[in-house]
Amino acid sequence: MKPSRWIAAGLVAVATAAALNAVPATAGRPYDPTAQSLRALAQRHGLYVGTAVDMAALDNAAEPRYRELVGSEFSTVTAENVMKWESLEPTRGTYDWGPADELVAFARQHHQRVRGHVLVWHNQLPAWLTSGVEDGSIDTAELRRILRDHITAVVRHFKGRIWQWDVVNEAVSDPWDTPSTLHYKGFWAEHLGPGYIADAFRWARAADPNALLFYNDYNIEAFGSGNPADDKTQFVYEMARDLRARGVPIDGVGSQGHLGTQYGNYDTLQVAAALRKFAGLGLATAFTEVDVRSQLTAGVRAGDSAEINPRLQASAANFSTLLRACLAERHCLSFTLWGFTDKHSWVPGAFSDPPEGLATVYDENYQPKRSYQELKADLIFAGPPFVRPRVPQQPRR
Ligand code: 9MR
Repeated sequence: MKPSRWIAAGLVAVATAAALNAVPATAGRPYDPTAQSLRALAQRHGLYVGTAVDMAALDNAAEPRYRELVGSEFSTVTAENVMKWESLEPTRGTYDWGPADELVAFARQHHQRVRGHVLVWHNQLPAWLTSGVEDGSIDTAELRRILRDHITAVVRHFKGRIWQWDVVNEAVSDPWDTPSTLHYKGFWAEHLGPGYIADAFRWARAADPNALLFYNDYNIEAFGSGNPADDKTQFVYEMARDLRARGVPIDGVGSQGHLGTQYGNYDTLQVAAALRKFAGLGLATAFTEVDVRSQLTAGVRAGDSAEINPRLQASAANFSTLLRACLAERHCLSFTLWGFTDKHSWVPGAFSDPPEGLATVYDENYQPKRSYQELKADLIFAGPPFVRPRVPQQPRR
């Protein structure tokens, strides 16, 4: 190597080492990582930390803490509901972009990236669509056109402003469904057949060539038996592999990460292995809807610390498992919580027998819980050689 090359290479090495070891300077005070936000701590790893946003809470002037924390703690946001079909097109042909645009503007102001959620899902569809199919006034050919037009209109509207789109959500059944052999389930598979999945990715790509296109699902945090008949992770893996092999423009797989302390769940190395296997297909990954719920036993509801503490501890361990696995895999681009305060969480509304809750990282009074501190600790204590900055994903053409 010529001397000038050696000097250049040396400078790059020094700069890299400096960047990896650098801690931001604070005037006269020692740097205190525990005083940093999740987003600041994640930035060192090139990782985006996000939350689902409830627009009613964001707009509630009586609850300023919600808005403050969305802006200060997170570097990516997801609309919890307002980008879903029933919200965007409640009446056929009439779009209401208002709340979704508001979130995108908020994100821009706060230098945040947006995960678009969701283009194709069997839930929260407008009544005009489901009843039209039911009464036969919308036939198969028209339904396919409606889906194409919806994807095109929505992706075009937000073009250039969405980092990752959840193009297809929850297309695969669960072992507790009938039949128990895993299969493509729900409204779209029933009416259009599984070919809608590839179509949806192609239509989304045509409408915004720069957004990363994700398949998103739950219970795919780790592989099980390896048999796609009963292992959902394997089923999704084979689906993604087939889509890639056919040149369908899928860029990533989103693992929702809805866990519960009453389940066995996984260890970090199992989850990291699953992320790595998806990366082996050339795909990015992300945790997209992380929360860890607990059963609210009579003891928990009565404030019995012997019942509450183990749940808080188990919850923190589960959050940590997913975050550390993500940190360890360089193609895991973002880690999004499905809400950040127990005050605004979908869990109590969805699980009542027995009641469940305690699913997020701040309590109902916006006090950070042990899980929040553990997420911080994971971000602080991770670094090279095993945790290195993210590898940006290029949209597949
Ligand atoms: O958090 C969302 C809740 O407010 C809605 O009522 C619910 C309707 O099905 O959807 C919730 O979000 C879901 C997400 O869009 C997809 N994955 C599962 C999430 C929790 O149900």
